[in-house]
Amino acid sequence: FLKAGNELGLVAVGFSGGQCKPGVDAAPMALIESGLVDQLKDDLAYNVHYDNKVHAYGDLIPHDDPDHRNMKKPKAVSTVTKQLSSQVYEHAKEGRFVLTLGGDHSIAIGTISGTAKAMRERLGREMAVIWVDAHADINTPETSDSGNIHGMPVAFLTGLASEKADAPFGWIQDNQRISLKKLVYIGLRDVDRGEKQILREHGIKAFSMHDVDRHGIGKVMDMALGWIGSDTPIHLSFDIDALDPMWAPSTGTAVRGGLTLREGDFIAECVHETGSLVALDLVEVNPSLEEKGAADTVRAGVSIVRCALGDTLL
Ligand code: 6HN
Ligand code: MN
Ligand code: MN
Ligand code: MN
Repeated sequence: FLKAGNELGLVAVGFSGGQCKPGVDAAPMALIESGLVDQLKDDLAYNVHYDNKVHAYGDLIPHDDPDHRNMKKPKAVSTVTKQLSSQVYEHAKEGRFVLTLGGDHSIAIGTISGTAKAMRERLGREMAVIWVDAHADINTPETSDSGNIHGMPVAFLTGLASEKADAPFGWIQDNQRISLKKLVYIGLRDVDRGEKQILREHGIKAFSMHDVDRHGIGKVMDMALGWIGSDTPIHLSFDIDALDPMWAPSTGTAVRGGLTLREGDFIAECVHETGSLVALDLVEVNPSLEEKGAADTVRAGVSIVRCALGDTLL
């Protein structure tokens, strides 16, 4: 019901303002230089719509950007994600698969709001989100210890956090939000106390590393996709720190005890197999950290993208 051929919109987002470490803005270029776009065209036969630009949104980023409700760089993140939201929406409403290369995870405020709106308009359906991450990224400005907005995107996207129209993130409309019932986490292992309370209170579906260990990734994927149900468009938001630092060390908030590279690829393969995947974010690759691990991390990112876009082992 979703198939619109092999049309793919690529958005490269060189933005790092949702957290404090420089370097994550260089990820799109590193991923593209390692041959990702050519592989999508040549190996996987996608017709790639790409403006050949890594967007840094420099002209949109205000000089004066004081903390607001404990959020760091609220205006910058709000303006960038608002702009990104319409870029992603434009691709999605044409029926293109939308691949966004980040950037830190705050950019998901832009990508998911864009696809959620397009899916409502195009298919009359509420979209599901699979969030693969060591972290839940569901802090509200008030529960966050760090004030970094990359730890808050899910709160803004689900309406747990909201703002008046003229304040940062006040641009997010109801038709750009997703339901807490249609959100599934995989890979969690570093969830803040306030976030745990939110997950429990709202009965949010979450498969932690404990669940992966107990059931195996195959069963976890059956349960995750079963929860979402068929005929539901899926947006996969993949934080590279879901993988164990053994496979993806170059990321800003690495946490040990994570997914293997194969488990990450398997998640992407399973979501592709549903035929319902409409968008993918790959975020938090930071090639400037861990000099020696940067190439491995980029390679892991490329592998996840390829699997989500239909590459098979045989
Ligand atoms: N990410 N829970 C921590 C915070 O600062 O709110 C870490 C967030 C990490 C965010 O990895 O996308
Ligand atoms: Mn994240
Ligand atoms: Mn994370
Ligand atoms: Mn923590």
